[in-house]
Amino acid sequence: MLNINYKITLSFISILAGGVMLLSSCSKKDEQTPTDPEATQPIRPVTDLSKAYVTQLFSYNPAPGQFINTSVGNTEAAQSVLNGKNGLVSLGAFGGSIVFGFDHTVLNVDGKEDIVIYANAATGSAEPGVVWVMQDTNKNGLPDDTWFELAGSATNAAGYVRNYQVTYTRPDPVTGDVKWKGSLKDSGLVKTNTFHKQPYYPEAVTAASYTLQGTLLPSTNIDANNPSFITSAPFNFGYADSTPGGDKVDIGNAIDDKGNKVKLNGIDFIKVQTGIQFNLGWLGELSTEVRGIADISLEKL
Ligand SMILES: [Ca+2]
Ligand SMILES: [Ca+2]
Ligand SMILES: [Ca+2]
Ligand SMILES: [Ca+2]
Repeated sequence: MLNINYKITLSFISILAGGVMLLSSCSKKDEQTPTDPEATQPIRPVTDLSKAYVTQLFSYNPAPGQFINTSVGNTEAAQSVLNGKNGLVSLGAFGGSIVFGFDHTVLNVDGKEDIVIYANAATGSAEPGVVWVMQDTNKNGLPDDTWFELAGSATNAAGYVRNYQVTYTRPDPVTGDVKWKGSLKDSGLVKTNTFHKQPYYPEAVTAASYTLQGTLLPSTNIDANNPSFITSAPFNFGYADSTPGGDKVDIGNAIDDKGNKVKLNGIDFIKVQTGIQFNLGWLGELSTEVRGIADISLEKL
């Protein structure tokens, strides 16, 4: 008995040794291969352990809104989006944003959408969020590199403005309407409603005013002809919180800050930003929500 066990153990060790030899011969071969520029991407390859959904929250920087400082507009809400598609966070009015990371580099599959963003859009209630992506170019695991907007069907349409800025001022009393001033010399109010009585100005913002910047999308799909029920139709493609069931976006649509196309082999970080400044009457301000974000190639439905 003992003898048989001994033999099995010995042959197991020799299999292991063979494996180690195979590995070492592989790495020797790799050392001899000249550096292939394509091999530098993706930065973090997909493994058997890679997760489909975003795994890291880097920042939550909301604009004022009716859900801010509630259970769907605080840090816990932002974290609820991680690792699945049943969380819920509101980004508030124009410019509110959230930044997540994947545990691997999401590859840009040619000619196909790569990422799906789940939100809470119903028919006639699109609240388009602009989607941005980033590669971890300096490989430090942090989103401190360059953001690229994913162009959608509203890019360059009348009313589309890159680098639009809005400054929000804390009201006095703090539960009042929130004044905003835009960089197009425009201004308005994030109006309070009777359904949500808490302060709309983010409690995490200690300054008396703060400025958010992003891409402004046209308000042309909003129908305010019936003031008692304002509807918002989705754009054809490219924006979060627009389509019931989720919105798919293509890394192949990345553009730089001048609007030029950029070829990205893959991305590590994603940002969603409320794209429209609009008061929807009793429905409150237009504010993008997010429930979950996934790498389509890894998602098992
Ligand atoms: Ca693609
Ligand atoms: Ca980085
Ligand atoms: Ca909303
Ligand atoms: Ca929504």
